[in-house]
Amino acid sequence: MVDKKEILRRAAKSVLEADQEEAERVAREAVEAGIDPFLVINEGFSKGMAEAGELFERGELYLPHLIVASEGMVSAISILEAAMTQKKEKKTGVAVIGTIEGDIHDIGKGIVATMLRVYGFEVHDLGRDVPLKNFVETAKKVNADIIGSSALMTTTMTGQKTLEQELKKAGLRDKVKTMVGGAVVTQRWANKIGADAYAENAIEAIAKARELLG
Ligand code: HCB
Repeated sequence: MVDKKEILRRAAKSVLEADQEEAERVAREAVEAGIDPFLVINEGFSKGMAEAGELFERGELYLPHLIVASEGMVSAISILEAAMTQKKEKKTGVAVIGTIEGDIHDIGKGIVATMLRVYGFEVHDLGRDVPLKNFVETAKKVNADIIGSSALMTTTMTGQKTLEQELKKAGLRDKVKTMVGGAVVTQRWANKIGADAYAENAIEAIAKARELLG
């Protein structure tokens, strides 16, 4: 029998060691064993990435390692995503999501987008390094209920504040809810810029999005 704890430990280790083959192997084994894909992402791969981030910050791990580790994580997540099933048949709402202009970090944003889809949202994922006007234009075009923006750097989180202002200018702020997230973002920041919600992780993002849309 496959040991869940062991799968989670190996998932974290594969990212930390930037071992893409092992990351994919663990993801496949988790799927075969019927382990909840979100658990493997949140308690396994994400833990490894958080640890890699700490080592990177301390100068004990370098950017090329982080790049390979990210590639492994992305490809393992795509294996897990294929095993996720839609939870709701009824449409929950329309969401526009993307990583703020100047920021190429998109792993977490991708997880949130997947979770929203699984929970019945129609998701328009704009990708990473997204110009603010694209959030506004798409929200208008698809009649969005919620915009989720992601920022992982102090230099790009200010874009979330500007986005609030741009939505107001476009007359959309009363029609669409906003949710912010990403490593450097906090509830305090969300309050300061007037965002409707802050989510620390993808599970919380779903809960907050559903709460906002009633
Ligand atoms: Co990057 N990087 N990086 N990086 N990177 C960070 C973000 C630092 C914090 C690392 C550090 O120094 N401590 C740092 C930013 C410092 C700062 O501004 N305070 C940093 C830096 C500086 C950089 C570069 C500038 C490095 C360089 O080139 N010298 C460069 C960025 C260039 C640019 O964007 N213009 C860079 C590059 C990279 C890569 C390419 C190697 C890789 C990204 C690959 C990719 O995304 N495709 C990378 C990575 C992986 C990281 C760390 C290690 C992990 C990020 C990650 O994917 N975490 C990160 C350190 C860290 O975060 N502690 C480091 C895992 C995911 C699952 O977590 O927090 O992104 P998450 O998402 C969660 C959560 O936040 C929430 O739900 C998600 C799922 O649970 N959430 C939302 C996210 N978005 C949401 C939106 C919502 O609406 C709601 C919830």
